[in-house]
Amino acid sequence: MFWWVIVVAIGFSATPAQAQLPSGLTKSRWAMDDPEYAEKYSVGAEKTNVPGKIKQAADARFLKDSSGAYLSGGLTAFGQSSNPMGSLELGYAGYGTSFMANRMGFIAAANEDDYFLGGELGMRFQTPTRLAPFVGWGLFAGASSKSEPADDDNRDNDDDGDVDEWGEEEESFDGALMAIYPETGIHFWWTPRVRISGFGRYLVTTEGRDADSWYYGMSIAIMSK
Ligand SMILES: [Ca+2]
Ligand SMILES: [Ca+2]
Repeated sequence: MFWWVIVVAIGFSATPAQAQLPSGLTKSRWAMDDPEYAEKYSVGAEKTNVPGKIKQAADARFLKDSSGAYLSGGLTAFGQSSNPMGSLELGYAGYGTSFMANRMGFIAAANEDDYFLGGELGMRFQTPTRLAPFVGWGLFAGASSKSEPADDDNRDNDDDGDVDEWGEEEESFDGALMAIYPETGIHFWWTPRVRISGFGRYLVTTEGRDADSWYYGMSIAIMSK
């Protein structure tokens, strides 16, 4: 599942316009494709001006007011199952300032036993730099499948021909599930428009503290102004 997620993420990024090496491999003025950046650094730092070179290689303040779609994939172990769930998120994110982004999206998660569908929103604070550590928070809410013991109701709940066999369960899709989470991670601007990220979240769910768990994910976003 996880590798499938990565393959989808790579496929998402590999549209012809985006299929390129990271910007600025050979020069520190990495974001000259952006008009605001290009104007600011039209005269680049002198060869001997090391702080100036570092500044122009790191500066990502031009991202203010940009927005675009993101696709994330990750793994978690929330719910009653001990099997990790693979998840996909698809949504829209925007930078209100160069250091803060909001997002909203859809999330789907599944493993062999359970599944979850819902929506999410969140906010992240980062450094306005090309390589950008961030902290943030998020919230998701939706519905999950749940299994309950059903070996004493005179029905063949799982349609296997035996009524009330030992361990019989009833599967339903009515378990409302919400989680809030703090998160931390790092962004890297592959180009002035394409952002890749890795992150970890600590999910605090309505399933009770026993179900709290870590979630690890990767994402790609394609931004424009
Ligand atoms: Ca049965
Ligand atoms: Ca039964």
